[in-house]
Amino acid sequence: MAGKPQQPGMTGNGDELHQLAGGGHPPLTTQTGVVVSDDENSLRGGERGPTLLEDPVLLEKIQHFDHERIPERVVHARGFGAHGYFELTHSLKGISRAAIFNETGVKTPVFVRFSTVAGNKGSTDLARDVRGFAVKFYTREGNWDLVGNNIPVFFIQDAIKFPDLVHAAKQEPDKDFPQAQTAHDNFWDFASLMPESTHMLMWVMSDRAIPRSFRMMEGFGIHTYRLVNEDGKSTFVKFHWRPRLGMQSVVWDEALKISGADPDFHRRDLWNAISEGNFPEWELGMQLFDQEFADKFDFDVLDATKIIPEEILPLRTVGRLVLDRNVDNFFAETEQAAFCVRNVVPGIDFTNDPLLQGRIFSYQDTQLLRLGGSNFQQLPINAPKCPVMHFQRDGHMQMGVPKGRVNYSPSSLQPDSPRQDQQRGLTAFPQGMEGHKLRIRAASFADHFSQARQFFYSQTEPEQNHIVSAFIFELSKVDHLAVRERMVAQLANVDPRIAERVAAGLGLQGSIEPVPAAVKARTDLPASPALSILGKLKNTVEGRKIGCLVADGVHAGLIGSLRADVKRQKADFAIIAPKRGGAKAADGTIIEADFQLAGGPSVLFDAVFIAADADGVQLLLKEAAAVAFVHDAFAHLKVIGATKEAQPLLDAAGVMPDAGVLVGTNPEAFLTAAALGRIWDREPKVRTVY
Ligand code: HDE
Repeated sequence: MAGKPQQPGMTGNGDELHQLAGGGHPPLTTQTGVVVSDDENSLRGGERGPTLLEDPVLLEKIQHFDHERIPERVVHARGFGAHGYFELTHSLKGISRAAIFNETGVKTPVFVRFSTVAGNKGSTDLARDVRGFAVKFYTREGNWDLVGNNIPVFFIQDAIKFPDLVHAAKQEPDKDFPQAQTAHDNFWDFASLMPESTHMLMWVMSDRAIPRSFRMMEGFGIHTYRLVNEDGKSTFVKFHWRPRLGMQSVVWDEALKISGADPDFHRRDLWNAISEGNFPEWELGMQLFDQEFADKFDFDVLDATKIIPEEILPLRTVGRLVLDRNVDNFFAETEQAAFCVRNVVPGIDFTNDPLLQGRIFSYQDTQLLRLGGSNFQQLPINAPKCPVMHFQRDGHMQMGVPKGRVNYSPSSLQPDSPRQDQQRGLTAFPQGMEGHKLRIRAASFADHFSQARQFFYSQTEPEQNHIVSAFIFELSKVDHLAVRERMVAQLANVDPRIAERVAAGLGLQGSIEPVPAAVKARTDLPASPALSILGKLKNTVEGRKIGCLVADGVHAGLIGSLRADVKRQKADFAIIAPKRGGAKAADGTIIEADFQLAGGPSVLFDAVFIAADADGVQLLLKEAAAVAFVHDAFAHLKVIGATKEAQPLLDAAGVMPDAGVLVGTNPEAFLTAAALGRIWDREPKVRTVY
């Protein structure tokens, strides 16, 4: 029964409202499949009377809503996933018996989730942090989860320290802040007392921790795993993902500002790239070695704070990972994805790395709490795409309907009941064991500084400067002077010069005494150029984003040819104008905008073009956001193209001429400059380098 109109354009049952929104839709139902007659009004006793508790539609809707959230992940809470495939290009026959490493050309479906570690689910993508790089391979022999990060080492050597590390890194427990950052006393108190974290700190203070895009970062399995062949022979392996677009990071001031301008910067980038058919791609490389090779190092290959430099052991390319499909539903897929380190398939096995050993337990355990019971593997995103037959029964949310009377083994009553299979089944590599039960760290794990130093001196000059600046930034947020001093004293173990530079930036007084070190840093390790990001930057605008600032009076032809050139080079193009409706070009056409000036700062783009005529530039000069747009692009070392008439805006923004400032340029010359990336020579002009 329709009541009286209650608000303009809406009758009592909301039919008019729904007609406004468009007709021809299927009927809305409850969870039990009953069609809902009125989704706008709860059942009332009288027109202005109380709501009745007997309303099944209201009760069901509110109750389900009340239960919508599940606990977020204790770490890596903020993440973003996509579907794709892994294709083996080079067989590992004779090295691993896993089908996924033997069948070239076969496309194994995968689900990949990228994440930050410390921030809560609603935090920002551009936090300085390690990125998770978790891959679930739905192989025909069962699921294999390679749960890795974008940095090849870790903070700690033994899983028993993980809760301490994470407690120290996340928000301080009394105040619940700061969010998604390690720039606070607790973290640096812990880090300065944990020399084993030093190598990882170097990586986390590098620009690896502020990637430009998930598509432009590397991934690593970190631990040494084993591959095992048909004869039971084992080969050690370290897994590496290499992005096809090369590597790229943002600069720190840019990261801070992106966090405000677009906290979803990385997710948006991945979603858009996949939607537009620019499928992100990585190569899977492997470092393969045996015990004899491992024994040559004075560090332990079971120690997750160490790498094997690629220059010593090159990567063997094995296959490629392509992400070609966005999720249909974030919660059902990305949030409910349960990666478990213990998910391996025959032919892939663990080593005794004490960090890895703890992880084998932790992931399954955390999923039990997060997903509410032991049947989470049945969720579509987690379910294997091969036959699953076992006698595990019942439990919360059992979604299958097991048939037959036999739910035990051995049994004889049902001819199709599953049986173990010694040939095809998962076997553990029969690693020998010896020794006493002890709580002890092997002496081979004691060198915490040599590779930290090697990492630093493998970087280009701007990258070294950024590491120093990052230490200064983070430690400047630490209120306890003793913690700042202790951390700098720890750095002195890596290299006195690094410690001096950080101390200078912090304004620390007095001399720096290194903390006593178990093993002194080796100074003879050769630089490993493979550790530099800049060395892996590709000279292309592919995958990057060009922002073009316009105002009324702009030359439509210029915009047209710039847009066409950018698209041809597989980059993204966006127009920023004072109004979202766009700008009126000199020929009267409307150049539609993708961003309103205040919502499209230059931090969102890799290179910018200022397309304004003499009148338009006067309009822009009145907008602080336009001046800031150009100023930031310059400060963030970006290539800036501009019409001649735009010069007054460049002057107002303090832009000084250099190789990256192209005034009166054409699209082609601008894009050629933009392909080179940032103008590093400019950096000392805009920032103090300590
Ligand atoms: Fe994790 N880690 N971790 N971790 N980790 C989790 O599992 C843990 C470590 C990594 O996208 C948790 O599902 C322990 C190293 C990624 O869903 C939890 C230790 C590396 C993800 C857990 C480590 C990682 C996680 C939290 C020390 C790089 C996100 C929620 C022994 C190789 C996966 C969850 C996703 C998630 C435990 C150390 C990577 C609690 C105990 C080293 C990418 O189980």
